[in-house]
Amino acid sequence: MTTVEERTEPGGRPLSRDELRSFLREMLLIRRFEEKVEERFRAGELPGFLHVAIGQEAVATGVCAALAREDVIASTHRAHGHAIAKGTPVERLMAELYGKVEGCSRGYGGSMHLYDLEVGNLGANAVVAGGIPGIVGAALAFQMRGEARVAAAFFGDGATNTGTFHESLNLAQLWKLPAVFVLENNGWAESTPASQHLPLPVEKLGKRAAAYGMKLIEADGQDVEAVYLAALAAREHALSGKGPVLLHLRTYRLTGHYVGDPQVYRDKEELARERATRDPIELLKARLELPDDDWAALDAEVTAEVEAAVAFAKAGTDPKPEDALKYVYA
Ligand SMILES: Cc1ncc(C[n+]2csc(CCOP(=O)(O)OP(=O)(O)O)c2C)c(N)n1
Ligand SMILES: [Mg+2]
Repeated sequence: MTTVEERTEPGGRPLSRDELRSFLREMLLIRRFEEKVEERFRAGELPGFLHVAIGQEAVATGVCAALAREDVIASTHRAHGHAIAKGTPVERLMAELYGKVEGCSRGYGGSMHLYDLEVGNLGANAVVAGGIPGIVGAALAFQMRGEARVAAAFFGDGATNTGTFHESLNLAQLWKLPAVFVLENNGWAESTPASQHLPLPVEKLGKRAAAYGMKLIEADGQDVEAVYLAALAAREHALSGKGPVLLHLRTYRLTGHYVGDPQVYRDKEELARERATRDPIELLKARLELPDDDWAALDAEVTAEVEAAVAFAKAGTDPKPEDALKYVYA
C-alpha cells in the first residue's frame, strides 16, 4: 500500500478553435438556461428549491466532453450544467423543472432529482455526497462485466467532509475501480467558507487523495480546456486498471448558494473580483477573440433554444394525481 500522493500533468493534445468554440457554445447554453430558470423561479412558475452553478460551467462542459456516451455520471443539488453537458436536451430539463410528464424524470423529480439513463446520468442528489457511493457501484459493475466504461461523480468541497465520501474513495481504491471523483471545489458549503469547514487550505483539498494512495489530477476549473485535458487523463487512468482518480478542480460560484440567497456572508469585493477575472465564459470568449457579431449570433442562438424549451415546458402535461406512486421504488 502506498500513502504517497501521486500527481500527474494533464495529457492530451491542445484543442482546435472549432472545438473550443463548441465548448463556449455549451457553456453559454448552460448559463442562459440557468439565468432563465432563475427568472422563471422568481416569477413563481417553478416549484421546489433551486441551486444554480453560474460560474462553474467549465467543470460540467470540460468533464462531460472527456467522457464517452456510455460512461455514467452522478450529480449534486447544483445539477443543471452536468445534465446538459451529459446530453439531456434542454427542453426535457425545463419540462422537469416545470413538473411536467415530458420532463427527464417524468415531472416527479425537479431540479435536485434530474435523471436520464439514456445519456448515462444516474441522477442529481439533494443529499450532499449522495451520488458518490452510487458511482462506486456502477464502476464495480463495469469492472465485473469487463466493460471499458467509467463512472464519475460530481461533488463539492463540503461533500468531502462526509463519511460517505471517505468510505467510497476507500473502497474504490481498494478494488481499483474505473471511477473518477470530480471535486468541484468552489470554496463554499452553503454560507460556510472552506476556512471554517476544512482543516487544510482550500487549494490543498486534493491532498485527501493521499489518504487512499489515490491518483490525484488537478486543474483550473475556470479554464475549460484545462478541465477537459485533465478529465481525459483521469478517464484514461481509471480505465487502465490502475485505480480511480480524484479530479480536483478549483472553481467559483458567482451567484448565491440558492436562488434568493441574500449572500450576507460573502465579501462583495471578493465576488466582484471573481466576476471580473474568473468567469469561465468571459475567459474563453477573450481567448478566442470572438468578433462581436459572432458572439451576438451565438448568444441569440442559445437564447432562442432556451426560450423554445420554456414554451415546450409550459405546453407540457401535468402528471395525474392518481399516478403519484408510479415509478416509486422505495
Ligand atoms: C447530507 C446533507 N447534509 C447537509 C445538507 C444541506 N446542504 C445542502 S447543500 C450544502 C452545501 C454543500 O457544499 P458543497 O458540497 O461544497 O457543494 P456546493 O453547494 O458548494 O456546490 C449543504 C450543507 C444536505 N443537503 N445533505
Ligand atoms: Mg462548495
